[in-house]
Amino acid sequence: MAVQVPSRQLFIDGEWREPILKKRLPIINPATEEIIGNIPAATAEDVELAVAAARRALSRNKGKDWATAPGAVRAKYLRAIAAKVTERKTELAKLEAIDCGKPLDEAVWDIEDVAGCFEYYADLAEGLDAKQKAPVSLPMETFKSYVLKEPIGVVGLITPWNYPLLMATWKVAPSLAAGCAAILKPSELASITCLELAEVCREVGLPPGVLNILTGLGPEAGAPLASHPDVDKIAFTGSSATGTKIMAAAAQMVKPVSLELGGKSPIIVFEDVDLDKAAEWTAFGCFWTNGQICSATSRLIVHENIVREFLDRLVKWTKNIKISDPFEEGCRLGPVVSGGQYEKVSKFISTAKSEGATILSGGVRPEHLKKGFFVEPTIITDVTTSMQIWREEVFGPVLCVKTFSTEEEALELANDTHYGLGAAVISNDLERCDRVSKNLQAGIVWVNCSQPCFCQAPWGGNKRSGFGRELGEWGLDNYLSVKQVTQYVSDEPW
Ligand code: TXE
Repeated sequence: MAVQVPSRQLFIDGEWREPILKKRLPIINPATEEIIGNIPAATAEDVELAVAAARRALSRNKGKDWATAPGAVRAKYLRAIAAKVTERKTELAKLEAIDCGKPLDEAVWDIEDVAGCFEYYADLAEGLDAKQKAPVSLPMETFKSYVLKEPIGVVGLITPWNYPLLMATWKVAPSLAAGCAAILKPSELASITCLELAEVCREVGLPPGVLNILTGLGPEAGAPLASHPDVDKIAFTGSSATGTKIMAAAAQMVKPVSLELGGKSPIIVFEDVDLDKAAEWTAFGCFWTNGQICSATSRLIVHENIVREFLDRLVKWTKNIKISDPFEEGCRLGPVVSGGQYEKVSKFISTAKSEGATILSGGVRPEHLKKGFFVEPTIITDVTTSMQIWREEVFGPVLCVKTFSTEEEALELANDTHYGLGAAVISNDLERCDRVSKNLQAGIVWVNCSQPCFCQAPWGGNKRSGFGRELGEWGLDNYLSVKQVTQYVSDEPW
């Protein structure tokens, strides 16, 4: 299907600007390996301009700037963005699909979620004013105290390629709702829709500098943003390795960060389940978006009494997944995002084999697809807890399997990871589900499902999966600082 990729520049201070060094990067369609366009590549010089523009947006017309405008004013812009995104839904979904390889249907759902998230934070922006001056109860009457919630200031938002526009929205919508001015740095592997967000902001007349969008490479555009002294906070989603660098850079200036990093999330399947339903959720939880989800439940921990039959059904499910170009009717699995990611996933599979694991299903490129970065959904058994495939994030359609006999053993296996993002438990015994949920070391637990996500509920991880919570009210709090105002109460005049 022909998709016209617009040629864009960087978005700084409400205008398109050519990168100062005039560099551009190719866009590669992962389904065909063809170059389909290019994006501007920002460097430190462009970051300077964007940070200055964001700062101006917060100090323009004292009293009338973005930060101090009533929440209802900011909400109006967020709703206008949501409406434009909805208007351009099909086109944006096609651009997303061709850029990162996700099936077109899924890309449409992502864009709907983008619009929903802007709407949601518009509501929260409106509600923010009424929450100001919340009184604090003090133990003595000679003092009274209240709390102001104020925007943190200029924020740097660095995002990944698996849900390009949606992950950007999870940061842009709450930061703008809070009254911050932002600089968004999307992933160089999938930036097209984020540049289209810039066009949407231009069309709705978002005040200049409130949102700046800099595409480009991590070390060239992301690093100078993370270490910029005039950026007040960094919110990051991506790999643990890059998250560590960002945290180290921010530490030099005691700059707050929120980090949403990788995962190796477990799914525990007890023996009292409907095998077909459990197999469907297990396949969905790991192979959805090609396993390129930070919370993919990629470690299956299944009761030993049902393992044989369960794996039979699971293999059957995965064989029914249609792997094709994202634009083909009925496509459920597209290519992984890039040649680099394809190599990485293939290496994980070959290392698992060489360490003694068994590739039960998949593990190779589908025969009918000669071009593109396609990997079959892969199920790996005979895994030990010391194997790389059990311990490290693959970020590809690869599920590894272990069995258990008792609930304690299942929990021990599930928590046997440095990560702590998601976890799922499947059982008919809801009391057991509650108990297990409480004992799982993860920021998100799914019961009798895996991966559903709502912008009202908190999202984020524990352990090396990062800290801070996105979405819901927690997502707004990420971009607000809390100020205590305490007054000495006296009848004496001052
Ligand atoms: O991630 P990076 P990559 C994991 C996943 C994947 C691996 C590598 O395992 O295979 O990471 O993917 C920017 N300073 N996840 O290389 O590097 C970069 O330009 C500042 C998990 O794409 O973390 C991009 O915008 N920024 C994950 C963003 O960081 C830098 C989603 C993420 O890229 C930078 C994606 C630097 N020094 C990958 N270097 C999840 N948790 O969802 C890079 N960047």
